[in-house]
Amino acid sequence: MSAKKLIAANWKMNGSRALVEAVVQQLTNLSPEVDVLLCPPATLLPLFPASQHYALGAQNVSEHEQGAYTGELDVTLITETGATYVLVGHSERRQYHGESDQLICLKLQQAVNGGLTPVLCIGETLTERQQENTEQVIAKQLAAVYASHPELLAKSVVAYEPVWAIGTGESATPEQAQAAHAFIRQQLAQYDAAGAAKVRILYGGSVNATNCSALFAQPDINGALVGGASLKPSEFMQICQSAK
Ligand code: G2H
Repeated sequence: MSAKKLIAANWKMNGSRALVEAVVQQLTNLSPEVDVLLCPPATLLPLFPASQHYALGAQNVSEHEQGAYTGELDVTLITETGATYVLVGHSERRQYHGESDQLICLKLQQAVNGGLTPVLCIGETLTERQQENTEQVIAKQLAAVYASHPELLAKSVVAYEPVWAIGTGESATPEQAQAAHAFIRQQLAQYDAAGAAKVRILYGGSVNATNCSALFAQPDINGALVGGASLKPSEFMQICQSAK
């Protein structure tokens, strides 16, 4: 895998012109030893100046190409904003917008075919973890994409985001996260062994400036997908610096 960690910010449905300016200002001091990805709402993407300090990503992509799909954004529209990445299958899309594994597979194909790097988000709910189904759930979410399209793995980033840790302030422990990441890499190896060894697997779920270092010390954690803490420019900068 890339020696560099990838720290991705998922602003969700938050942000403003002022936040764009504040984050851009913070990141001008960023060390080149870490890769940073910013995923604000799509309307804010064109406000970011091109920079070697960060890449830009959308939070969702249509499974269709341009046409009569009111309210949707296709790969071409996203690319024209300057974005080169897109989040696919975030648990909030799965939960509130009914995105199925099959739809997520189509979106991921569309992203890769259009030249965007997808960040595939997977993870179990609290009930699934309590019922000891974590591995089964993760394996199914991965299989839905890579069993039929193993060639997509080399072009993907994967984010493990246990649903019970998202926005709750309760992060997975470094040991819990490492166990899940090792399992993910092992599962992916059956589809593309070389791709599985190289793919960056990010941890997401209440990452902050306090817990990030212990997470980044784990061998299979190659970065983070940061929600709430990415809305605080100085804290996000601290997380990025911890990933060196
Ligand atoms: C998980 C994460 C970012 P938060 O959704 O994708 O959000 O860091 O607020 O838990």
